[in-house]
Amino acid sequence: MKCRKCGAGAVIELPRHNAAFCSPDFQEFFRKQVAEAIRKHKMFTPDEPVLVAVSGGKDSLALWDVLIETGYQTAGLYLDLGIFDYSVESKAKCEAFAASRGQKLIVESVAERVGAGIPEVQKATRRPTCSACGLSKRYLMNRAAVDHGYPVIATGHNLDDEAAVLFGNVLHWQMDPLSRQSPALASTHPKLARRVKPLYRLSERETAAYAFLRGIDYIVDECPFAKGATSITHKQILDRLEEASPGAKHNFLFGFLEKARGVFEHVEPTVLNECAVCGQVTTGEICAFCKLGDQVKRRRAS
Ligand code: Q46
Ligand code: ZN
Repeated sequence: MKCRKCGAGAVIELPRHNAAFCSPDFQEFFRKQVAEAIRKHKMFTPDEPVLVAVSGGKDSLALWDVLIETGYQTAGLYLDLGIFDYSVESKAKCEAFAASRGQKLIVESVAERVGAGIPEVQKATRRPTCSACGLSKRYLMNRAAVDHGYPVIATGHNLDDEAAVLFGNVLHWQMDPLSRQSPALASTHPKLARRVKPLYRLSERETAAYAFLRGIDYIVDECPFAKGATSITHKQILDRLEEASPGAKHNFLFGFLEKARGVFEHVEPTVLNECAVCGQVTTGEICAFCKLGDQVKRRRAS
C-alpha cells in the first residue's frame, strides 16, 4: 500500500476516499479537511479567540491540536462532571495536553455550580443521566464562553457522531433537532456563543489515527454512562452500512446537510429571555440549569 501523494509506504487506507497516505500526508489531509470545514461554514477567523471544549478523548484533543498547529488563538475548556474516576483521569489528560503546548485550560465544575456531580444530579432530578449531563454541559460551555470573552465554542464531534445523531433524529422524525443539526450554529443572542464542529468531515477512525500519529495522550475509556446508549447502537448500524458500502455515512450526513436540512428549518423565532437567577439565556423565566440546581439543593436539604 503506497501513499497517494508521495508514493512512500502508507500508514492508513481510506476506502471512502479511495486513497492511502503516509503519516505526514495523512496529517496534511486531516488539516485540509478541518480548514475546509472552517471555510465552508465560516466558523471563525484567525482573529477570533476560539474556546475548544475538551473531554480528554481523542476527538476533542485532536481538534485542539490541529487548531493550535494551524495558528488559531485557542483556549481549552474542560467540564468536570464529577463522574467518578473517569472525570479525574480525563481532567488529568486535558491538563497535561494544555501544559505540553503552553495553552490555557479553563476548568468548570458541575459540583461547584450546583453542589453535586452528575451522578447525584441524576438522582435529584430523575432525568436520564445523559439528559442532565447534556443540559449541564450546554449551559456551562456557553457560560464559560460568555464570561471569558470567547465568541465561539468548538467541539470535537466527528462524522460518525453527526451521522449517528442524524440517524436517531430521522428514526423518530425529531423536527426541532433536525432543523438545528448543522456543523455551525449561529448566535441568536448577545449572550449566546456560536457553536461549531470543525471535525464533522472526518471519521472517528481518521481522528483516532491523527491522535495516534501526533502522539496525543488521550483517555481511551468511555464515560461509564455511555454503555447501552442508543447512540452506540445507531453507530453500530451505520458501521455495518459503511463496511458494505464505503462512503455510506458520508453520503447520509452530507446529503442531509446539502439537500434536506433547509426543509426542516422553520421561521418562527424563539423568544429568548435572560434567566431571573443567573442571567443566562433561556426561553422561560428561570433557566433549566438553575431549576436543576434548585432540585439538587432541595434533595440535599431533605
Ligand atoms: S452525556 Fe452521558 Fe456523555 Fe455525560 S453522562 Fe457520560 S455519556 S459524559 S458524551
Ligand atoms: Zn439560570
